[in-house]
Amino acid sequence: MTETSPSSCQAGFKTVALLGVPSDLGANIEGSRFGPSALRRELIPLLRARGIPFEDYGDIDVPERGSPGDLRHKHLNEIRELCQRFLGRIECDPHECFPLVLGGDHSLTTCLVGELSLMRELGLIYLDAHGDFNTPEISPSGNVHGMVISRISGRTLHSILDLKKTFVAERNIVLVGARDLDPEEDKLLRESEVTILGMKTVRRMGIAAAMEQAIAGASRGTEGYHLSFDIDVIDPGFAPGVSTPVPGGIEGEEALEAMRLLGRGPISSADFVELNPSRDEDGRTARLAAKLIETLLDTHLVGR
Ligand SMILES: [Mn+2]
Repeated sequence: MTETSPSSCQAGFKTVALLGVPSDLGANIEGSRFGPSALRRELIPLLRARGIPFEDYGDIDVPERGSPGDLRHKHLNEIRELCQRFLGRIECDPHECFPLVLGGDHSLTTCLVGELSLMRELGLIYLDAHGDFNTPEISPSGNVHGMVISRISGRTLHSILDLKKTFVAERNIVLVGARDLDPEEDKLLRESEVTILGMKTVRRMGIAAAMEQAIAGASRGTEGYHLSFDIDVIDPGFAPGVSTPVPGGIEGEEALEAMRLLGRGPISSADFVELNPSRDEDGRTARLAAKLIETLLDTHLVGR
């Protein structure tokens, strides 16, 4: 009998359930709404070439950007509406499929993790240059994409998907690569149970040890982890196409290594957010992001 190539042997693979969220409602700077189409353009040929099975659920219809409303949490009404539209969009048995969501600004992760947490006990590995741990009371900007972890952990903004207060317990949340925290946010984060592997720590430990620690923290007592990847965790020298770049991030190769390591752990879903094609240079951030996604899926689903 001849050996079957991975691409012709898909029976044992989970199918990737792909969903785009072309929203920049959570950000001050517009443009990340063009992220899903730019990412798909690069990603789909890679998935096809690799023989990674996927089903494309298209894009969520994002509510129109109206007036910001309460300036402590801008566009909250539209984001709440977006979350409602999110519910049930991915029909996905966790044993058979792998939800992959393409953003869009980071506020979509509140909706996604909220829904996923209704189905299983989740950990969260969150790669981001920022803390995303603001609350409406302390946020200097009022941008909801800076309040994602505080919503997920149940500290604030319960009206975003009010089906559940805490989506992921703080002890199972690991923030990696942060290097730009607002002062109040920094204080709150340090008093919390969230594990912080900031950029200085990542430099000291190396990316492999950091990922190992992240996986351990997010997996302890959970049924697996969700990966939320903010592309601004990567150094702007490698990934300039984001809305809020911060120098001193992880390098392209380190990001690829992180994907291989995270793909080997008990990961159950992922999102890649904050790509802003209008700030990209010749599409190189989109290409790198697609390569990261391919690497993660290839490691996790195909086991290469
Ligand atoms: Mn973020």
